[in-house]
Amino acid sequence: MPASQPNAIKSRSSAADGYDVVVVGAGFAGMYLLHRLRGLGLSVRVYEQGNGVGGTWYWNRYPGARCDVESMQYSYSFSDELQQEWDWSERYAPQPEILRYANHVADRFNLRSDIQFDTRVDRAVFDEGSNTWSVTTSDGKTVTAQFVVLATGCLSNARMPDFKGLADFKGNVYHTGHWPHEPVDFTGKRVAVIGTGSSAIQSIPLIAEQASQLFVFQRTANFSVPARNARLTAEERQAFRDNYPEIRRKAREEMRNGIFQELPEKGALDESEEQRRARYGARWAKGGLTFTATYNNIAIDKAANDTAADFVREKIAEIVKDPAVARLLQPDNHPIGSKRICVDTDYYATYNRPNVKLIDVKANPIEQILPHGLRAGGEDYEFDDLVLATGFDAMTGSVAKIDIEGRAGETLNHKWSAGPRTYLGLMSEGFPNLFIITGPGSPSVLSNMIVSIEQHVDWITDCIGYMRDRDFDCMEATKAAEDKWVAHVNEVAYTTLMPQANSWYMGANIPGKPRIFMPYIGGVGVYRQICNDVAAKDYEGFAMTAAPRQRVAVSS
Ligand code: N01
Repeated sequence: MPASQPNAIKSRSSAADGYDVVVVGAGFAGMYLLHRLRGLGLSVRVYEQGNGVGGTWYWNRYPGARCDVESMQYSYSFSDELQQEWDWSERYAPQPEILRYANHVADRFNLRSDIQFDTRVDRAVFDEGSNTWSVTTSDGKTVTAQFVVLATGCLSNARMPDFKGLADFKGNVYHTGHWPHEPVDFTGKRVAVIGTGSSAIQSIPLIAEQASQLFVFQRTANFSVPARNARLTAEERQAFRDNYPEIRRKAREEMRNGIFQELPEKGALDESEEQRRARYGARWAKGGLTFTATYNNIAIDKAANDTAADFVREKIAEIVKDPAVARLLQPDNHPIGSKRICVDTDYYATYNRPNVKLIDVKANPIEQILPHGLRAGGEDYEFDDLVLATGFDAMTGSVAKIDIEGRAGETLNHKWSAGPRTYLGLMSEGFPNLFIITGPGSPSVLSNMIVSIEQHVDWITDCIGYMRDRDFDCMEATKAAEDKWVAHVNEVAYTTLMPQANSWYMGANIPGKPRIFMPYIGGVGVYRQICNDVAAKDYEGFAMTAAPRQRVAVSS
């Protein structure tokens, strides 16, 4: 649980003239960015809509929430003291511990004084005369800043489904992405969970232990592999600490997803059936996300992918006693890994409990929520509480909630109406001095988020420093560079099996959202090199200009 936080700070004296940088969001990206920008001596204001730091780990407090990237790697690397001193307790840290870590970082680097909590950024308008942004917040104030950085997170706009009758439900309704701060006790209750993505797969086993009856409404079965979570020993922690420089370097440069791991040398079809089973079996026994890295062609070759998918389907059939339930849980409509693979503790075994019932809402769609349950396929299910594990408007959802107006009154939402367009995921043409961290068009959600966050923050900080050194006031992606990058992101995506799934990567979970594979799948190492090369060539593909700087006072 978070330490108590001050709601607001007094502005620095420079605030009367406007800020150098406004940052939206105090999650892992916003916090590190604040730290780096302060290092440049800039005035920075961070706005955070929650009452504390931590972003996704502040909001997602559902039972069983924990990271599926190992703790020793899902942590900042920018401060050796920090990575040497923080003791992660488990292989996969639970959400309260990650939130404690976020609060520890905020305290250790004295970040809170420049973060204004409980404040949403509603609007940002670019002024072409002064090359500054006017930023309006939910407290009714407008401030100016030369740069705005959207550190808004990729999975932060929880999606409430528009079920008929939802407002009339008499019990409690929870969304996993907006879980209450006080403990929720399901003991003795009849509970329904809608959705079977990562959030559901983590929470279902724990809810099942408390509830008298649990209904799980599944539309699409997902692939999940065991986490094999365990307490970390002092020796395991020390092994990482002793080798952190090399582990972090490899994660950044050599691993596509920013997670240090053993890389496969062979393709799945290069080995016999027996060898494959042994290798998949070993990865399954070890647990974790790296299951899909058993072979080097699982993401690109359907026949290879099928071998991994079949292995997991067989495991499901072994674990789940009722063959009909097992069949329902076996994913059959997408290649493994083309939707984010889930990592669980006892998920499939939970369906052997007498108090858990799986309902197929693809065959029998949810018709409406009733005051005391729901109706699906003509059948009524009665329950006391409803858990919506229905996901997020990913990658673009939190950006779209802000009314952003760039050059000539063009809005970002209008520009992105056919899908997000960025250069390197960092900027969008027509919206000068506006950076996005881990935005669409960057590796982002396909990677260890902290690796990608640190890379973006470092790049943006260096870029602003470069501009300041040369008296540039305005930076903007060129249309040509953006068009080329968008085409490249798309082209690389289609060399893989990823676009074959109706995933949130494709925007497929949001009715009406354009189907574009949003993240860049070229890998964090390749991407980092591209970004470094662009910077080394004086920010090739970006136009930088100098203009007399005017500042506008803060108004209320
Ligand atoms: O959301 P999701 P999530 N009727 O979109 C179903 C990260 N994460 O919160 O697939 C019925 O994956 C929907 O069904 P379908 C991770 O990157 C990480 O679980 O659209 N069902 C799906 O089953 C993850 O991928 C961690 O057919 C409806 C589910 O709801 C991402 O966050 C933990 C429906 C939504 O699944 C999102 O995960 C948690 C409807 N109308 C999350 N609407 C870790 O680090 C939606 N669904 C471990």
